[in-house]
Amino acid sequence: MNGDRRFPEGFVWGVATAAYQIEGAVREDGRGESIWDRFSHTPGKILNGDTGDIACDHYHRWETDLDLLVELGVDAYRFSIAWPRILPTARIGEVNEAGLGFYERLVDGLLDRGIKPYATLYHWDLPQTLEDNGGWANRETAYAFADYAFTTVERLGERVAGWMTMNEPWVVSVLGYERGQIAPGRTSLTDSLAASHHLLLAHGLAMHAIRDLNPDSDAGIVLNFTAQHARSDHPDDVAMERFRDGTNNRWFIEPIVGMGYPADVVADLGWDLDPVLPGDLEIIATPIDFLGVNYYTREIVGESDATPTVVKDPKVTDMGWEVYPEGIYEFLRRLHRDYGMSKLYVTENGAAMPDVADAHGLVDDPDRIEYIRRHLAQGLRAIDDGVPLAGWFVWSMMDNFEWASGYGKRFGLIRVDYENQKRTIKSSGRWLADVIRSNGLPAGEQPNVL
Ligand code: IFM
Repeated sequence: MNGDRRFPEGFVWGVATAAYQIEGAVREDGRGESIWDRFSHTPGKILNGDTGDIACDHYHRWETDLDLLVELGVDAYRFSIAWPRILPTARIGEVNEAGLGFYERLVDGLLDRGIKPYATLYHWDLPQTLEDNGGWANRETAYAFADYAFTTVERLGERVAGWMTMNEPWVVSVLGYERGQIAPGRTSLTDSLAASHHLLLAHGLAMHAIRDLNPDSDAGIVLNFTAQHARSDHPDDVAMERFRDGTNNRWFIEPIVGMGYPADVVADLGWDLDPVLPGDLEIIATPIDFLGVNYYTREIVGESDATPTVVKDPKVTDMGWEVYPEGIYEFLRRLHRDYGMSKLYVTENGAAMPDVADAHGLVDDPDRIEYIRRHLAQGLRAIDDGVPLAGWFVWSMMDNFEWASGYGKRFGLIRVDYENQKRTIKSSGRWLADVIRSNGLPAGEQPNVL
């Protein structure tokens, strides 16, 4: 016994990306305009005026990018499919064969290399035509999504190992429709609440499409969870924790497991539930095979003048996000215990760090290694406590377009030099390859060494 700790046999090791963040080629092969094309080209929306027009040029470099996945040693790759490549104007039947062809080649390329494809159907690039018609605040968008899901799964279904309907509906509805920080940049609470419901409805309809086409496929949804801790035990701070946990963490999972929207949050928001039609909650509660968990940080909430009992760790990532690994353990346990999740994947976890390349372009990124290591240790701790954690996808395979932050924030295990598109595996990528090879954390990197 050398003290090493192993993940369970068959644990799925992967890395993740999303279409708009890496593909580029936004006007090629019949791709339609997405809300991110429109938003990123609107002055003042993205740091430094960056856009995803070229991004990592993955659309042209996908084969060599897949070779890099082999070097990372992953079992699985989580990518997203760009809806406007498949249905450029989102009109039923107007399928763009070239778009489907790209993803067919990508999926086949993964399979040829022995890597399991995990595909996300919606990672934020809504066809602009749908936004022009009200976007996710319009119920019709959910039906359009079901059609897109059917078209895509019909073509790729048997070759894809796992389907993820939506990525982070909280981000889409709150940051996109209430706070205006990401596309489409709207600022209406009413629209945001309607959007959150239609995103869930779309998820439920897509689950039906996937089940009808491939009854045996592994399918679920990806939600983001952010720990919310009251800064003190003052009742106002505690009330704020309850509310923020409700909007951030309970709002989506509870309808999915058949509990409906959390009544306390509905009351706090004064929501009239108007968009919720009879039968919707049953569709939303269609059983999922797994829940994808995206976890990065926690927020310390409350504005009382009581002396703080919880303080932010000074260790933050380049996003200013506190490094709080215990949070991932808290959520994994809670999702299993309180919501009965019988299979969980960590579908995103990783850190933006101000990486500096040396004269040869090499990047030594010990802070990223430390971040991932500490979170993996918490994953092992959850497994020890009986949580059915089946896999882990690090965000992200390579540096990419970090939405409103543009290219300034680097989350990659692989460095991308945007001047010439050169890729270099960082020390974190090499370290992860070792972890994957041994399916575990070496002695000294164990859960009790946090
Ligand atoms: O880059 C994003 C990703 O697209 C969704 N989850 C969070 C990541 C880091 O901000």
